[in-house]
Amino acid sequence: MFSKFIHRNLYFWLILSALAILYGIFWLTLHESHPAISDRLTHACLILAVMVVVGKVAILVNEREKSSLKWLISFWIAYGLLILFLAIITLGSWYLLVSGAKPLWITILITLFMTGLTALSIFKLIDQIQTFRGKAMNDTELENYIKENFMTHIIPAIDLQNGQAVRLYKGDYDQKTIYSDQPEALAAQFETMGAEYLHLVDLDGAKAGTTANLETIRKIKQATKLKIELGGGIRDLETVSLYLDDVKLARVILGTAALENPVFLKAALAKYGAEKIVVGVDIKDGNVATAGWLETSSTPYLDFLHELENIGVTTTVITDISKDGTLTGPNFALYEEIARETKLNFVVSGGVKDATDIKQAQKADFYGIIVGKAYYEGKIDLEKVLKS
Ligand code: AMZ
Repeated sequence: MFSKFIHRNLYFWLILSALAILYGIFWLTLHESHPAISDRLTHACLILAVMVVVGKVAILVNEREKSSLKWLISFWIAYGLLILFLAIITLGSWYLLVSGAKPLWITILITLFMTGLTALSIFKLIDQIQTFRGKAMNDTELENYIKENFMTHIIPAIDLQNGQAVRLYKGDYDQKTIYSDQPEALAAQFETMGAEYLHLVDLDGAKAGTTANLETIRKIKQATKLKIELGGGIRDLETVSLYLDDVKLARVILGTAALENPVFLKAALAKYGAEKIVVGVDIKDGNVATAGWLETSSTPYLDFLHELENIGVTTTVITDISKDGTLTGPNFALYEEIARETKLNFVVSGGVKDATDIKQAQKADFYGIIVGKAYYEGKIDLEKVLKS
């Protein structure tokens, strides 16, 4: 662990060691003959060492916060200007030295200060590049990292009822269209088209709080290598464990229970982590809907989203129920508001009509977007969209 610490902070240790060596050299060579100069130079080394330590601490603190691209760019612009300013001062002091107006030690001090800061900025940049590359990833890992963090996931959806793939209109169980008796074949098709994720909803489960379509879900899992997220009826830790540990789905989506039972939500997050526990926020008339969308709570969606952020949820699937299954385009105003108001990752769900909606979500840099009816009704060339 100690050697790892040294290795990760190598540049920091190198600069500190160089300063210590300089300190020794100045002391040994000048202390007898020029004590005043020796004192100044050794003091300069100490000051620089303190500055380097302070700088390193600042970097470590800064790295603990997730840097947004905007933040990084402003940081480097500000830092660049500072370095430029110091470079001018350094050159100026050398000029003054040559023209005899300033003593040597001031020039050396300023030069060392400048060198220290430049070195700091270099290892800050190296640190950031390393972080970006996830500490020496291979090409496939890097590609996955970029996909995972910077690209909008396009997620085809299968809603299950009685083992069949269906679509409802605005979540109404009485207005349904059946698209397939073999959802597992459908999932396999999505995989062939280039999908990576699959959004599954157990509609019977959502209505009754059960695992009604478990066998079909197992079949789908066995038929593909897709990363499957599943929502509907997951209301306790045993069911979470069944789907994550036993069926080995990639993540589960909690809806009703996330709103009604924060203790359970926190326990699930603590046990499985925010990557596997996603929250489904289904919005009806501005409030969060539950129980297969048959009930509407009195919680406004933004209040709920802020609460989720505080609890430690990172990823959500947000559905505007009035759009779901209507093929009229997602409620982008809603998603833009959520992007402004929260830091949550969210999957846009409900209303996608064609490829232009996908483009818009990509342009806005949203985390993901679900495609359901638009595919089933032939409004979108999913393969083209997935592979572009
Ligand atoms: O279409 C519906 N009536 C519907 C639906 N798609 N009802 C619930 N759901 C989905 C939610 C969420 O992903 O979008 O089921 C999940 C929530 O289920 P639960 O059982 O946790 O509330």
